[in-house]
Amino acid sequence: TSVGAAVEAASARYPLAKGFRPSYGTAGFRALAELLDSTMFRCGIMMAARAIKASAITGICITASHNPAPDNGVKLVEPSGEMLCQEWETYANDLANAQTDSDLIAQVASLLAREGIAAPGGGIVMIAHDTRPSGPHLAEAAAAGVRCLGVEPQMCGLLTTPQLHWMVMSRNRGQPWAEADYCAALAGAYQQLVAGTQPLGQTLYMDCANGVGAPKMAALAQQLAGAGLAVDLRNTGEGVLNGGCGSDFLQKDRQLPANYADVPAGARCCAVDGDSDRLMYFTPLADTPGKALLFDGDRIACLSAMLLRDLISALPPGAGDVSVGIIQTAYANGAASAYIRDNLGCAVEVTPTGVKYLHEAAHHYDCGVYFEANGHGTVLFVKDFLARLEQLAGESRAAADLLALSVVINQAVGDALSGILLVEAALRRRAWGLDQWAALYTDLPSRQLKVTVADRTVITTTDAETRCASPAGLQAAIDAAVAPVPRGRAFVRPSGTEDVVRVYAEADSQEAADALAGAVAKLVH
Ligand code: NG1
Ligand code: ZN
Repeated sequence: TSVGAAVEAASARYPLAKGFRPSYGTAGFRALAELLDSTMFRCGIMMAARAIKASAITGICITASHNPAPDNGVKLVEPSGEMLCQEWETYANDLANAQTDSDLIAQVASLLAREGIAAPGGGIVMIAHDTRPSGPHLAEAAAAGVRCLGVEPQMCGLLTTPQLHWMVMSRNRGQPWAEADYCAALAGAYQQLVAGTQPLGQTLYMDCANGVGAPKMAALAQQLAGAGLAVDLRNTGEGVLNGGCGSDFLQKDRQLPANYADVPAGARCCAVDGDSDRLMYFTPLADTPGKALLFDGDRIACLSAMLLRDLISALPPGAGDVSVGIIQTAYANGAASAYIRDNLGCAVEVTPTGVKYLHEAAHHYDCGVYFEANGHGTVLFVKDFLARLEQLAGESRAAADLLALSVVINQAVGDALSGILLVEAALRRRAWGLDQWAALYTDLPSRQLKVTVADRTVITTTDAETRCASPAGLQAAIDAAVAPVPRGRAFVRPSGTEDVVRVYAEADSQEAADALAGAVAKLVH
């Protein structure tokens, strides 16, 4: 066929690296950048097929997020702007692992047949990349794959992952979709949310992880001039991507990032990751120099839910009942879960790690708030509810504000830049500093460790990853380690993005959490 011929002609330039077995993980493929030519080429083919099948635009973002700079990876964008649907992950794995050209051609033919795609052609795949030096080259490899199906690759250059998701979502809805429209939409909605409130006054010190967040926040901030939000950008690209800075560094080490020595204790600070889809707030601690107090995804979820609750309770009766749910993973701090259960009166659901699971569960509510502890998350609104709000917005400020909230927060996918505007608006509306936010609850001390094992797939889990199903005896041993520890909790799971087993433990003191994590790590070895 013509597709087979096109694949054959192009694929010689994108051979599968010897011995490389890519696997679609928690958020797509990730590996050392030099291994990824073939994976990108093949993802290009697949997302072109996805676009033809849906008669819509799809997207490909070349990024390895918070992982080291020499790594790269790919995140795939559905026509809805959400992450690739799980049914297509199998195709991704099959295509990425095809060993020969003829094997690849057969896999492509099988995908087209199974999806009933008779005539290739038409459609657009939007392709963006983060600041990794390997990005433009890998974007070209993806584009070559897209062309094999007669689909047009549109090179979008440097974008945050959430910006690309937003652009695909907006464009398929027939709405303004350019990067400038993203900035205008978020900034306009922020201004609506904070209208009539006093600016917080102090500067927000933003750690951009030396990544794409720096130029993109600078562009967004331009539109926010006059809105009383002063942002001081740090780690804007002069240093190593995710090196000694960024949200992941902060969460794992709870140390101040590079270039924060001059920032005063108590100052409002935030950090994003390499592709700006994770957000943590933090502040330098006065009593332990070099250390930070974290405001993680759990705390952002609580603040978001409080803002939602305030606004929903101010709606006129015509709004009807509105369900609010908070979705977490096993990594949510026990103190946060307890606070939500006892004080916020929202439904709580726990899903396995990976935003695809949280995102799906958030759709169960009129307003679904989901955040991973690491700061990846967003708020989803059901269409019907938004339609009701549209009708009420003329007479009800709360309805208009909820609509603004649904625009400020990127509903396609977790977005650190839009998360910043959400947090800033929520704090400002309550005239809260970090002190009040911190006082909601006190995190239980916790510890995360990575353990390298021969084969991490021997560990399988159940109950949203809180318990091990195999190997035999491991869960009983973990239970025995946890039992004597006050407020103890621990679990292990194979990472979906790295070749490691992750260990998590929490307890009523840092020493006890560290000891429990260490003891459980030994059980995994
Ligand atoms: P893995 O490697 O599966 O633990 C990590 C994060 C996820 C998610 C993905 C994608 C933790 C414990 N895990 O997944 O939450 O963000 O990366 O980036 O933070
Ligand atoms: Zn990321």
